[in-house]
Amino acid sequence: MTDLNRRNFLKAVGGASGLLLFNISNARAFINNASFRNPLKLPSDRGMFGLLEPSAPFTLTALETEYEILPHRSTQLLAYEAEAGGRQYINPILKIEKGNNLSSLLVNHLQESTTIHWHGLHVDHKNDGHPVYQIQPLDEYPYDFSVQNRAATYWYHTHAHRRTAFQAYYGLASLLIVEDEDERQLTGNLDLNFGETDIPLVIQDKTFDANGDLVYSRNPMGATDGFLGDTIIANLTYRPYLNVSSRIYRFRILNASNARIYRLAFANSRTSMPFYLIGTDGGLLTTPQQVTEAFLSPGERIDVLLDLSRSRAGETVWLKSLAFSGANDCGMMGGGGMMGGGTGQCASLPNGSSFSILKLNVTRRIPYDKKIPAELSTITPIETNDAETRRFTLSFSMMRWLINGLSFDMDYVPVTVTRGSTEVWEITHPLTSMGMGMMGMMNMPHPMHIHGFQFHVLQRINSPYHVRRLALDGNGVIPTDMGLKDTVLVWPGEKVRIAIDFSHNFPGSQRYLLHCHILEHEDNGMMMNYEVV
Ligand SMILES: [Cu+2]
Repeated sequence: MTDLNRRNFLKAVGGASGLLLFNISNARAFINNASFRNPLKLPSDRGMFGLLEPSAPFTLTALETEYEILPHRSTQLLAYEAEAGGRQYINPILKIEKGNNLSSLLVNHLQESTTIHWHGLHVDHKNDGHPVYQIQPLDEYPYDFSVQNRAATYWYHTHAHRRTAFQAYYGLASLLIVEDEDERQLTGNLDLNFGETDIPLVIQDKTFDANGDLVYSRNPMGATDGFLGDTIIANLTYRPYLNVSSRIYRFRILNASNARIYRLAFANSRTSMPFYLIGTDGGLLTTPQQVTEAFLSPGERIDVLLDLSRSRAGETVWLKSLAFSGANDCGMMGGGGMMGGGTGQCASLPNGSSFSILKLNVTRRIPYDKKIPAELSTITPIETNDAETRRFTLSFSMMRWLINGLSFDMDYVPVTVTRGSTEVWEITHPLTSMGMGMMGMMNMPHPMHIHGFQFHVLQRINSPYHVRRLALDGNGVIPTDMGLKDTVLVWPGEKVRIAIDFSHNFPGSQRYLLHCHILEHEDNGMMMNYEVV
């Protein structure tokens, strides 16, 4: 066992390590906005999050590495390393044209099994990263598929059996951007340039120890609440800033956190600023939606435009997460103090806290006259007249989250769907009224993710107030429900109805997954096989 492994292993199992924290957490309550002094890391043509447009098969090696997240400190991570055209990449941002082939060999140089899930992509089950296909240390796995999805910001990450939370927290995740004609038109209309004015933003929460290494305390509460770090980072940058000009910027935002939900908003010194939601998980909306906030749960992406064309030089704009309630209230069972901090509402930075994420410094005025187009793309609604309704109920029992009363069984397939059929899936999260202590833990939202197929959100019923007030119509859907989705946040008390078209052209029956994207919930069995036959 190398030093790294020994250290990580100790952290992974020892809640006590949570007691020795970098003093970020103490300073958090007084976060000094002047401390956003680190330039946001942007994709270049190599290195961390380097942009890789594969024209040939390439290798992704999952390995242990080091990276400077906190200034002047080295953090031990797990990452995907790639080499192409003589350049080295760490967690490359992959960019590929719709219809092209993605061919990548995963080589496992970790000390444990792993697999890659191409989150949001319509691929056959052998390419989907189902844990049944995970590979042992030193083994290899060939992914090879045609990219059938429309343009969008997808991502790829580990899906190791019961180890996804750990491996993703330590770094095994990056973006996969698909391009098509609609996308090129938007980029041309607004004169967007990837990495300059079209900014990928991977938001995560971590906890660091005094050496700058990550702390991941696994304890019983972490399994039920999900791990919450006390330090927010974007593109692996601590307290980042970005210098911008007076023009339109695009942000492709991924919530790659294990369990934290963000309520994103832009604000200048006085007020919140409206922005335009132009895309969700599965790509561009038909028309831009003007909003002032957007919830983003683990696994979800939003694509937004921020119009700074009237901003003055010297102005500062913040990307923030606003406070909200209803995530998970701290009950007597959720004792962060008892457990060393890091879970649920009792964490040092509870879910629903407000904080700044990114500082935008408007440094200069430039001539810019581009306008946000009224139409972005076309989406064909899914016809549900003849659709069968299938019901899923989320519940909590014996310290585990369940779907229809079941915990994940690798070999059991509770749901069988007919190829080519359309179904309405109705996901219900009943409010529970247990004793005071249990209640907070049991009434927490779950981002439900479906492998293999994008879906449409049809209806939200009985949403909590902070969601209901964002509703666009009588069906209760909110702006971030528009377009195509692969992950939908289901709040306590809610019933969410989604439509899925199970057409595919893969040979034979296909086994996929439905699961919660709070990674600790997924690892602890809030996951279910389904098969399309
Ligand atoms: Cu969950």
